[in-house]
Amino acid sequence: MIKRVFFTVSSLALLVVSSSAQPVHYTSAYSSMSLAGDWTGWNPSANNMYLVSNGVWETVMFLTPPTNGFKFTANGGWTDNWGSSGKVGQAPMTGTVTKGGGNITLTNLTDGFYRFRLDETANQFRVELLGYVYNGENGNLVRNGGFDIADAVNTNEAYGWKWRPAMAYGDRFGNSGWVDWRYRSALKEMFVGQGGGGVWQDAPAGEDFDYEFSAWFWMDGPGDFGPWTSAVQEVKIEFFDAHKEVKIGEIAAKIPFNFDEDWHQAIARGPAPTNTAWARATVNVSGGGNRGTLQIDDLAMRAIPRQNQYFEAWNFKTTGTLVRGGWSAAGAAVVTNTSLAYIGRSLALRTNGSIRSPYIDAGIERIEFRYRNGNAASETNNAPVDPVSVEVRVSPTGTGDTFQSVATISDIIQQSYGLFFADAPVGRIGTTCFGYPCHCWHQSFPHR
Ligand SMILES: [Ca+2]
Repeated sequence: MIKRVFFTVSSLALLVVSSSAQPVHYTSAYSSMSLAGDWTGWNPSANNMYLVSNGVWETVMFLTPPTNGFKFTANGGWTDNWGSSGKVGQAPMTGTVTKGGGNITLTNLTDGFYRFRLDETANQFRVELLGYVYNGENGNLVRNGGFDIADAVNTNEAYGWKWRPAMAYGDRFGNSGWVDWRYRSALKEMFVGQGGGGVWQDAPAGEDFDYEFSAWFWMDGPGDFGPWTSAVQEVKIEFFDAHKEVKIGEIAAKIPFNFDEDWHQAIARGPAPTNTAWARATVNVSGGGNRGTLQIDDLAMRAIPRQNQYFEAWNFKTTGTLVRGGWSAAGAAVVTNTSLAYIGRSLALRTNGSIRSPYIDAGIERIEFRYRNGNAASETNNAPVDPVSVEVRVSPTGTGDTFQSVATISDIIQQSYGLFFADAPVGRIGTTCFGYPCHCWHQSFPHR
């Protein structure tokens, strides 16, 4: 049942928070931080970075140019800036920065999402490629997931699935091979036989995403060749740090036994842990029996973004309906005074104003945001006069205004930020603020 509570005026600030569920307030010696470079017009006041821990700033940008220089600048100007004279390289790239140091140059960029991190205390920076899309593969991070393309050098192997020094991101292992017995997608598949084996491939990854790895399997039933047996057969995603030195997490799912001699899909899905820079998609089989084989085809791994909004990119202040990145806000204004925000900027909503996420096909696992009762729509921070309330809603179909209430936060009066989080049914987020004014910060996690 939807409980609607009407107040006079509302102001709701919506901002992206870190993935932590704890209400935390990070500190810095600086009021704001910017990544200034060729792709931002060297704007020192873009204020495009946000605190992820005390003194550590991050931003994620989609870059396309082949070569770029950049520096970090604080407080909207060049007085405090960091660089590293003569530093040139590709992502992943780490190093030491110095105050007033020269430009850092990224070379040989692949189109994609890059995360930049500055640790103002340790004077360290990091750039990493989070993910990108291969042409024609609809976001699939696995190259040649259907095994249908031959390697250009060794035509007895599938492209992407046998280690060579120039492409050290994938391999097959154990008793496995490239065959054309009963492919699901033309004209080839991979098999694993007696003793076991499998395939793996790496892709750039980032901690801001969930990952899903799926693969199709066909196994010999009782008959001329089978039944196929094994001790372990699984699909899994292993997460690694920027240098692939530390495995920092794993998500695995068993491959069920099906002896109807048809193709079946197995899926592993979950969130990337903190500091993830690579995701390794693996089909792993051990203890394979001496009858029949397990056959593999059509592998896909995709990055699923968490639907976050920090509002720092909503760099305008206006009223009416605002739309950005699939999100929409009605009766809203972007508050550019960052001191009023939890992180970055905030979104203020007036009476019956609302903020809505895009429809999330995979469903929503969790809704999380920060909220406060500030003051008038003006960018001041006077004590609130009247309590406000916020109703959190979802739309199961993502169409129209058929929202269902998840929760109502009533009698919000405090100026300090509170944290709301709740498990959510499938749908699209909708938050309406009733009262005057309140500030909220949103984050949701896709269902997994
Ligand atoms: Ca195939």
